Amino acid sequence: MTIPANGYPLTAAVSPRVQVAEHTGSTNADLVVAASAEEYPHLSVLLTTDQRSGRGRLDRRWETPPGSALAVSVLLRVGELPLDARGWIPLAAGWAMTEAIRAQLTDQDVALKWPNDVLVGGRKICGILAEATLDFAAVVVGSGINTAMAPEQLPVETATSFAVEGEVCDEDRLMADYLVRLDRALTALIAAGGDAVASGLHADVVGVCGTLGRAVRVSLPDGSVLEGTATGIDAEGRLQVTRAGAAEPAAVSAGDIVHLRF
Ligand code: BT5
Repeated sequence: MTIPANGYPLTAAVSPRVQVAEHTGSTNADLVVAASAEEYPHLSVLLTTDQRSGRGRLDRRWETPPGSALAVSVLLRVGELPLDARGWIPLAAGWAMTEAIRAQLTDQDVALKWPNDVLVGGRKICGILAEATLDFAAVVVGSGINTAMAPEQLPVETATSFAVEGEVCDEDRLMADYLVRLDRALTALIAAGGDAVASGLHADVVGVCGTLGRAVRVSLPDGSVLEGTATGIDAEGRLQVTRAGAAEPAAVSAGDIVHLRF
């Protein structure tokens, strides 16, 4: 079920279509299916504060008790973006969300954990999942932001929320700030022919990325583990990890990162 978007005027000023579900299983799953059947414009938004079967990456679960978090999925029509630059979409979303959260948590240490978790004081306040629509014509980027989540509601020890940080999240402002930045970053990336260094996105992501300079352990998709220091992000958006004693970094395009020291 959807209800009017009049509770989110700033978001509605940025997005051509804002749908609010009272509750749903997964806003990403819903928007992936809906946008494949119907013409949803670029920057369409589906959101809820009661998501009951939230999806994480690799079939993991995103857990948020009703009313404790915002789940927001955005439809991106980025057909003009070269295929080999699509890996920058989740990074752009992570950067945009980091900046949007920073605008409200001004006294805290808010940083991006590569590729797209937002951490506050090293604990996760937001996770992001990008998925293609069924016809591969568009991308759905879903963000889960822990807003009113009380300490006893945190699903894992490594999580935090606006409430735990002692703040009330202005959800409408958060989404509007996020959408404006995300759209601007992707528009610039398309204008630069997919070159993230030329568009400035590479520098933006590097500027907020708290993973850089840290000792990290990376669990790679093939089951192997890589340990080293995160030394950079390359022009393709891959994390560069340099093993102790190695001259050249290894480039990681997908994997789970653990920050080993804070
Ligand atoms: C993510 O996966 O962080 C992506 C989460 C995306 C959620 C949004 S909500 C809107 C849209 N609709 C959906 O169905 N999904 C998207 P990943 O990096 O795999 O992290 C998942 C892991 O984070 C879990 O295995 C837990 O360890 C932890 N986790 C689960 N719920 C959490 C929460 N609320 N806050 C912090 N950490 C959490």
